[in-house]
Amino acid sequence: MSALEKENTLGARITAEPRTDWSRSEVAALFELPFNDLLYSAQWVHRQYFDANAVQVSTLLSIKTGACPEDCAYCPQSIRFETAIDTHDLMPLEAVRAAAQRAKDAGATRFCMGASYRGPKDSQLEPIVEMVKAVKAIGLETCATLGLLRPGQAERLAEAGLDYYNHNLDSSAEFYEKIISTRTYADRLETLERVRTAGVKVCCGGIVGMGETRADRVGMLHTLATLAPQPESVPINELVPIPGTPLANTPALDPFEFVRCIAVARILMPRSHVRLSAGRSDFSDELQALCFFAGANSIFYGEKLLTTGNPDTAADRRLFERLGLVPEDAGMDARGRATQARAGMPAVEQCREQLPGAVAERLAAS
Ligand code: SAM
Ligand code: DTB
Ligand code: SF4
Repeated sequence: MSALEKENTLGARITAEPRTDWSRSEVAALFELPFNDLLYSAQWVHRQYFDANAVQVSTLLSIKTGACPEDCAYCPQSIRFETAIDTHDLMPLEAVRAAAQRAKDAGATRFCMGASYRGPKDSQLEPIVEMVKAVKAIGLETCATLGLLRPGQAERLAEAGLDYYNHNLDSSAEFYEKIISTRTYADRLETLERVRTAGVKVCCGGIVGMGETRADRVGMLHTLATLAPQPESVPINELVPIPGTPLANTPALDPFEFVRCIAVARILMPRSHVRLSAGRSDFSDELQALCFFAGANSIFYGEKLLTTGNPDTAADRRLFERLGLVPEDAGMDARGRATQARAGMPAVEQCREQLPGAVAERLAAS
């Protein structure tokens, strides 16, 4: 056992290397920690692998919007709900290329293309394959979120140069059934497996604030953390309640509970990027700062998510400036980033020394 591990013989064992053997009770114990202990532990873990002041910046584009046959209760794009969105068919290649170029010029390093499919047919995938090639050629990392993938489709996307595929688990297996009836949790896991096998990096997270319990949030993060290997990118979305959807009137989650979700995700998945995703428009700068402190190190940047708003880019630039955050360079691995420690940042070794016994004792006691 390394000195680091010994130091952290906790009710929930925090180690330098990612673990995929977390138990649900360990995850629940992390959630129960006093807020300051949780954030301190998360920040400590964060600094093992990342420059704590660097944030990965992705831009989203909805390349096909609305008229989706699925019944995801949170989603304005389902054909089953009456929502005020502008639907459109698959965008032309040139329009996607131009949007990607604008995103790059504005400072994004990754471009995520979202489409309102249950899953594309092979014939529907081909134009998207061309989009992936075009975006890649601009010099951006590429990500797509197209729903369930059939055999061979992840390979087609991989050949085109797709870096990431986003497919969320959305919630715990138990709560999922209350939110979506048209596809199963197992379907989702199968798509994630196809993505992984094709050699495309996995972007997988979920939504909180849909009326689920703390136990469901524990379950979702536990499932994510026990995927082996863990997803490289973990978007944590706060529900954007959209008029016309069944979840339109869901009461908002306690903001501190959202921060706890980020912190627990950071501790469970030390090498993954944790993305502060949907919901940011309603967050104060102070709440976002807490999320970054808790270990969030990725955002969607650009005025629109898929159909809803996102903070404007000037506000995000100003926030970065006020917090001394810098956009992360693309293409460097997590260890490379950690060694990029900037002047003034406490050395990782120093942080290790400082992980207090008190945190360990409280965890062990809970
Ligand atoms: N149709 C594809 C699918 O479902 O996988 C891709 C697009 S879908 C809109 C991508 C993800 O956006 C969903 O899995 C969900 O996590 C998130 N999302 C959709 N509507 C949302 C909302 N109202 N609030 C927060 N997240 C939302
Ligand atoms: C993810 O986890 N969040 C993004 C992206 N992956 C595709 C989508 C958020 C959508 C929010 C609601 C909307 O704009 O329609
Ligand atoms: Fe369709 Fe995706 Fe929305 Fe579900 S989340 S309704 S699959 S677009």
